[in-house]
Amino acid sequence: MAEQPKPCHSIGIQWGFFWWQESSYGWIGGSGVQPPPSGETVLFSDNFNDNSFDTVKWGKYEKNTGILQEANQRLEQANPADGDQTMAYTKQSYNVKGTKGGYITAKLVNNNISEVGIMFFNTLITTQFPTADPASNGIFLSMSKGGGYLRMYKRVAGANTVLYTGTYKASSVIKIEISELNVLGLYVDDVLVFSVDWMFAWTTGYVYLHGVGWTTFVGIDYHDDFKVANYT
Ligand SMILES: [Ca+2]
Ligand SMILES: [Ca+2]
Repeated sequence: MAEQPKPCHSIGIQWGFFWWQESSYGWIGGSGVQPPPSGETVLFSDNFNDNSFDTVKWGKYEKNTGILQEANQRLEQANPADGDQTMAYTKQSYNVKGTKGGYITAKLVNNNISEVGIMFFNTLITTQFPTADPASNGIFLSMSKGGGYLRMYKRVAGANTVLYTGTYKASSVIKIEISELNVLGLYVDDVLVFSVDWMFAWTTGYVYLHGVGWTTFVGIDYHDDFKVANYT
């Protein structure tokens, strides 16, 4: 049985006589402890609603017969054949942690192809998935119909470690959070499902939204409602 996730903002106040109610976002405590975040600054968001892929902010990678496009008010990952891959990557890097923590979020729909997911890597890799680079460093998430799971990994100098394995969902809103105290959190449909008191020394990186066709898991799925934000 996995350890129960702990609210990401609780770390660092465990030494004090304070507690934090995640459910209500209430704050109960004394002076000298910073309250949880109250607002946010959006660094980059895209609802993909105008059916025109924003090439100023995004680049794309398409392998074999994969086609990435903004259509039907969403970012479509068309991977019609085994071995196809598609990926959108941010052309700028973003400091997700900021000064008070922050997050990356997107809606993932995975009814057909093998997997869709979110990656956050400290380097910009445009000619292959960053998970294929033998020396890359990052966090990546796979919602996998092909594998029947949701997984979050860390990749350190090209070596993957599974941080979390959970339940496959055909449609979900995923949020990857980095708290101001470097706690890494994973939310599925606004529920915290995993957290770990670990993050890379870096918190500024590029975000990738990817899709994979594998064996019979082929077709079109999509991402939507992408956002990178810092808490204020
Ligand atoms: Ca657009
Ligand atoms: Ca949309």
